[in-house]
Amino acid sequence: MSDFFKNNKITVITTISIVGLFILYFFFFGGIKKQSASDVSLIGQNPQIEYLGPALVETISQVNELVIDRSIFNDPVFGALADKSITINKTTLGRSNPFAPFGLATSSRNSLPTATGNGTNTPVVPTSATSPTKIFNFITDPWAVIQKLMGYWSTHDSAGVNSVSFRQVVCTGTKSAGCNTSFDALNREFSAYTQGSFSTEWSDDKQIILSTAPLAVNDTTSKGYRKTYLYFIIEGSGNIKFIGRIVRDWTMLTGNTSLSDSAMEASLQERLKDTDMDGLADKLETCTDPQKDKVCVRTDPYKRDSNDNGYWDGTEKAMK
Ligand SMILES: [Ca+2]
Ligand SMILES: [Ca+2]
Repeated sequence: MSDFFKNNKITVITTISIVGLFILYFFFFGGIKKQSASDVSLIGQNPQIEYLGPALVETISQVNELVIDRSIFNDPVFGALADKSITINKTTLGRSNPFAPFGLATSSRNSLPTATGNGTNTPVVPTSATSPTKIFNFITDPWAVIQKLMGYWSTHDSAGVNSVSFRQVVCTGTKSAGCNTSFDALNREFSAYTQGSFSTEWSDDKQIILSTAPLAVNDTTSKGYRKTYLYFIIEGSGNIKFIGRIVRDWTMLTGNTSLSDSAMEASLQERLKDTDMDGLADKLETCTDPQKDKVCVRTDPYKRDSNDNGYWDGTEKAMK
């Protein structure tokens, strides 16, 4: 044996090496190659079976055969768990503002006043609205304030102006000339109005808003509407004071849009809409109108008095 090994030393070592290399090759490459091919094939066919196992798959496949016992929903104990602090009234599908809290629109509309006027732009008042007690003739009384104001403007009577104005002007000394120029300009502009110009009147015991019907302001490059609003505050003493006038334009460039005339009109009407009748259009309240104010404060378009201080959002806008 020892002589054989000595005589064939090289042959034996070579043979053992070749056998060893063959075993190593088979172990590292042959086995893995087979396993790899198997995995790819299984994942491609049905990954759930590979990862969840047949028993679990079978269980899952039986889920749709389950019968749910719904009798618990009729159990008085289960019914007692319902939150009855908020009553959600059944309404027609959809809400004007899907993000408004439930109940908000209802409470705000209870405060909507009667909408009276002598034009055709009288808004529709929801039937659930309650009418406040009228303590003034809301059309003639605010118009009488404007008449007085125009008289004071024409005679440059700043004390008189202040007596019927929410904002107080100081016209002494060097400011006198500037005041008189402003008074003359205002008097000229307001001479264009008559009481009948203001077809819509919204009021309660704290404020009055008069507004004109939308006036078309079409020209060669744009079309749209203009509305003039006059805002008044009613003081605790019952005096009506003029807060101010806001003239608003809602316009669209005609050359810059592919919209049809009717689509443009619909868009303009949507922008004019003032759902809660507070003298501030919905889209101005949500700061989404293309012609929104430079400083736009978001308020609730479905609640006249967003901060519950008695003054409507439009009135407060005019007071700032
Ligand atoms: Ca509004
Ligand atoms: Ca308010």
